[in-house]
Amino acid sequence: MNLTANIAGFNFDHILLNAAGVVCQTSDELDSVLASDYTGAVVTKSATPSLRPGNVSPRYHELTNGLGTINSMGLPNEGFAYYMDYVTQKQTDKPIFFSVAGLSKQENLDMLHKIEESKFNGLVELNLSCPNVPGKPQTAYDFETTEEILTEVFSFFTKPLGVKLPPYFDIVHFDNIANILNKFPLAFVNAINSIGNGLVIDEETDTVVIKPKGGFGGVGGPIVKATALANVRALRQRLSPTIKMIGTGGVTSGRDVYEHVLCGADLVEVGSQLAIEGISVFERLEKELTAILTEKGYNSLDEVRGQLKIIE
Ligand code: RRO
Repeated sequence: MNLTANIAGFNFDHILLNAAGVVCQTSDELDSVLASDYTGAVVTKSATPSLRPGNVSPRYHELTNGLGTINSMGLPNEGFAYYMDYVTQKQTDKPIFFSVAGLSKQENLDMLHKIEESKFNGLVELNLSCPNVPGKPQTAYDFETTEEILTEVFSFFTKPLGVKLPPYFDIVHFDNIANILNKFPLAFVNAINSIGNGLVIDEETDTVVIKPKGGFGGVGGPIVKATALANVRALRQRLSPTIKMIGTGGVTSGRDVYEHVLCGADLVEVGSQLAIEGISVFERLEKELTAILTEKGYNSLDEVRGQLKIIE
């Protein structure tokens, strides 16, 4: 079965990888994603210029009944230099996505200048959608600022770069963000980050389940799948064909991967379910996906990509 994809000249032998933030904060975790025979790439935890411990705990919770997860990690990461060392020194055949999430435009520009000047030869994912830093809004909900940042970035940045977006919930917002993104030579767009600022309450104690921000946090897992698919589909329909799509959100089965591809995803990332199940999730998902493709008589994911049917 051909499960390959290509983004900006990089070949991916498998469609799956981790979602930024999950099993990718330390070099050992990054190594474990790369070492899987069923991943096509790895993405780093979003880096800030300096090391951050993140928010207070408890800051991550798995909902009962497997509905999903809520997190308010608050961008804990080892700092830009740590990931720069990792991504420039790692010997691997798989492409590496270097995720960055500055807390201001200037922090993003400073990190991207350093990447531009470095020998890094992978892809960069600019995270414009972290919902969990107190006092910092999700950048990509501010269309003007998003356009301003990308204008400055592409005034000097020449390496393959994509953006990680928050979920959008209105057709006019799909139109607006796509119009802006189409103005830039983006390598890819990744949809979606967690659904920001959800609230989960513990039944026994009538208490929120995470401590930061009074219990508000980013929601992932099966409960966000419909929103994730809608964002992948809506953006695929609106973005220039030169901009590839990464689908993230609600992937717990091979069928979920298949549906992301139907909506137009070139690669598919696993977040909550990777946190819950561990690295072996990639083997299970790829085998389930292959079984579906075989049963339907396909030889390649290219035959499926974007082929979602609608009711005329
Ligand atoms: O670290 C986090 O709290 C976090 C980030 Br940066 C993000 O982009 N998405 C998320 O759900 N959590």
